[in-house]
Amino acid sequence: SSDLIEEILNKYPSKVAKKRAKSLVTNDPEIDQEIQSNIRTIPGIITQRGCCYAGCKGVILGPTRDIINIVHGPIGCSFYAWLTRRNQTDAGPDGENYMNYCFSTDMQDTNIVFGGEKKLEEAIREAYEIFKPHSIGVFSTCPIGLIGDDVHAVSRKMKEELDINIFGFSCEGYKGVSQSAGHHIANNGIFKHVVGLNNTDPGGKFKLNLLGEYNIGGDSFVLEKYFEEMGITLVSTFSGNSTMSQFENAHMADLNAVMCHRSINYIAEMLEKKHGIPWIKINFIGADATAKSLRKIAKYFEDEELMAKTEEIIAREMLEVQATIEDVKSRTEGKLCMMYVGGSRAHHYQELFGEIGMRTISAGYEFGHRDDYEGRKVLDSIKIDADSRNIEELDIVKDEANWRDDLVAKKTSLEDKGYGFSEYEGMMPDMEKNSLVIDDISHWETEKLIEYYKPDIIGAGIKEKYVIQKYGVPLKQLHSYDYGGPYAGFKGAVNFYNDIDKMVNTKIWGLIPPPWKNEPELVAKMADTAY
Ligand code: CFM
Ligand code: HCA
Repeated sequence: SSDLIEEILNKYPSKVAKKRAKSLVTNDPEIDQEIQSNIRTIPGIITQRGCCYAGCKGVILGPTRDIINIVHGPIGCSFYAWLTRRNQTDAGPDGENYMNYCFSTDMQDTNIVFGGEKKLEEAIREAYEIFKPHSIGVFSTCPIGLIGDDVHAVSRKMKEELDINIFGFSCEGYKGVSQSAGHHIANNGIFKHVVGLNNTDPGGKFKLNLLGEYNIGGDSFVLEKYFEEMGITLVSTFSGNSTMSQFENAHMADLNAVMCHRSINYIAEMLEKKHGIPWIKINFIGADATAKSLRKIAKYFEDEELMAKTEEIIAREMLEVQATIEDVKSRTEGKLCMMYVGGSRAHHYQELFGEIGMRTISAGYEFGHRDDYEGRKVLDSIKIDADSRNIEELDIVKDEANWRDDLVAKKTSLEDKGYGFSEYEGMMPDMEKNSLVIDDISHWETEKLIEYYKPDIIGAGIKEKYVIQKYGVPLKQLHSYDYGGPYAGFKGAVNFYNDIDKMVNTKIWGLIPPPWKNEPELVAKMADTAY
């Protein structure tokens, strides 16, 4: 793939090429390799990234149903984030659920000139009067930071006046280099304003928080059933199918299981620092990964009955998994896939493709950090730049009244027996030698990769979908599942094998040559002085 990298870089102006070169790595799982990530996208490059506001409001707080999320800003930011992420929820017939609404202060020119705090106050009051929600969150879009509206002061004032939990986020779109900054800001906000508000024991013998699972296409529903059968109390999920009361109670759990490391590692770390609750990395994408993760959770609780029940579930579910693999594998074996997704799916879905004999020849994150690629062992060597310094690190201290000495002791004793905590090895060690790892892939790079590898399928998002299909390659949306799924757990794996079998074996995308293939309308040349 070094020829391919050279060909890609050759097209760029020299300074751009030099910079991009550090984000394209020919993988060697045997050695430690560094990949440049979590830095600004070079202006002019067509990136797939989103903004800080998207990561905060859309990703982390979006899936929680009993909070009214008011977007402070012009209407577009709210409108274009209205029900675009496929996070499902189950509020029951009478439950509180505001997820299908779109709340905005709809700022106008005059508010930009004279300030929008009054308008925000009125919006909060109006939302409260109509819905009487459990909580209200306020999300700042770009102009808010530029004109200096203080969403935190307004939130404090309204919290006092209305006597419900109200808090703001300074998650202006430009606050970071991608959605990732918004995750961190959201984690901080929930931890500061919500986690720990309720000390009631959630009950049950085994108490678990599931972190970084967002119930896309109903994934959480599948997992919740396994936990219920195992007799595990799911105290909270951050944030698929969740409520604010779950978050208030999250510090009462015995273990944090982290699914998407990128978006939620901050809460896991803070819960351990403040309350002594340990965390483990798990993955419910892939049947083997699911079995491994359920076993790891069961092992933590050191209970014979729980471990036996876990094995029973795995054995039962694996029957359908194996039968489906047997059915589809003759048609999927040896096919090639490439994946470019946000910050963890490009890693997790490789297992699922692997189970039906497909190879991932190239993968990358939109906004993962070096630890998501290379493993947490590189955390101390990550350089802090102006953009990362911009995001607050909370100063967390031990909560003596709610501190779990028993869990700290449990962690030490299990560690002595070889049980791993707080570990994530990252994506690169799991990928095959000479596969191509690319951070923040550009449109141009995607096109070159298609020509070179001729993959059988690409897993990415809506921005890539139609261009890639016009190249004759099927695209599976790994964000929304193309309205299919669920894909988590054993049931999800079966769904995925079947869907992929159909997609890689249809000839439909090769039948219609796109018009621009014969007659390109626009031909442009990039100048070396442009950057
Ligand atoms: Fe985590 Fe996610 Fe992802 Fe993500 Fe996202 Fe998402 Fe994603 Mo879209 S939290 S990093 S910010 S697994 S919304 S549910 S699919 S890009 S790979
Ligand atoms: C986001 C949300 C997104 C977008 C998906 C896509 C999602 O990043 O703001 O580009 O197809 O999963 O909905 O990642």
